[in-house]
Amino acid sequence: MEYSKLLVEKENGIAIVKINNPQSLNALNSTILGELDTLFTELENDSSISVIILTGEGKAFVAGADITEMSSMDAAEGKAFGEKGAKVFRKIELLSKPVIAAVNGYALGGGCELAMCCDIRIASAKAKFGQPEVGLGITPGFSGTQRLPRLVGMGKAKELIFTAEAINADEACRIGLVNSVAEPEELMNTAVAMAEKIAGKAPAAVKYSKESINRGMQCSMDEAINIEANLFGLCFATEDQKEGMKAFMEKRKAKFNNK
Ligand code: CO8
Repeated sequence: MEYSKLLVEKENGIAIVKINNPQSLNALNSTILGELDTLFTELENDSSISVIILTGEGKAFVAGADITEMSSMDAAEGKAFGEKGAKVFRKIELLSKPVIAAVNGYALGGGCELAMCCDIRIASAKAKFGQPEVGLGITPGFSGTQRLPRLVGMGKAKELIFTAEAINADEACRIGLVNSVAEPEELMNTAVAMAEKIAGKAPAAVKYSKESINRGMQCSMDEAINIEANLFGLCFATEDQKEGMKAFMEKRKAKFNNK
């Protein structure tokens, strides 16, 4: 499928998705949200792809939801727009494959929320993060009020959301909003190196690990332990488990499915 605002490169099991609307700092409008929705369904079903990297073209990752598009919305339209974004972001979060955000620049509002629905965030030293919405008269509407406190704790999330202040990459790393910071020219190499490391592991084991963490973090410890036990058991029905353990005993590198 052709995308007007997304660039997609696929190589060695890794898809690099670049949001490509730099003249408005990759602001998320209905078109881009629709394209992300379609593309992530395509990537879910593409068995040649095991890891996805999401980044932005130009000086922004995403500078938020499109303020021009939102400016004339009424309450019902605002709710529908928020739900549209939240649905796409949840799809990314629940994808059976890891998604790494390579945050190249501004990640504000909907951009910070998009980074947060990814599994892992690597930031360029130039990146800026923030939830400026209350300065525009709205709340974070693409699940930022939910994911930010889960990532950085309630107190820090409330400070960032209530003050609408942006923070730099080092501070984002210090509070646990991003995993690591890379020099701008090293950002994509760092993200690809991590993606390659993941792509070299057993795909089903990575998929079940993601599912176990995502589902387990939303329920009681006892339920979570059951979820983990079931997914752990499913691994033993895969060829990769046989191959992974056999390779260890034969002192050689494992050759997993799709490799
Ligand atoms: N929406 C629309 N256009 C934007 C946006 C945006 N979020 N951000 C930047 N642009 C446009 C600018 O209007 C400008 O367009 P033009 O050249 O036609 O004037 C172009 O991008 C370049 O931007 P600037 O000239 O402003 O670039 P600077 O380098 O001077 O500044 C900033 C960069 C600081 C990032 C600045 O552009 C800025 O503050 N942008 C807005 C950031 C923001 O407030 N984001 C949050 C938006 S609200 C949101 O994301 C809510 C999510 C939940 C939605 C729920 C729906 C109900």
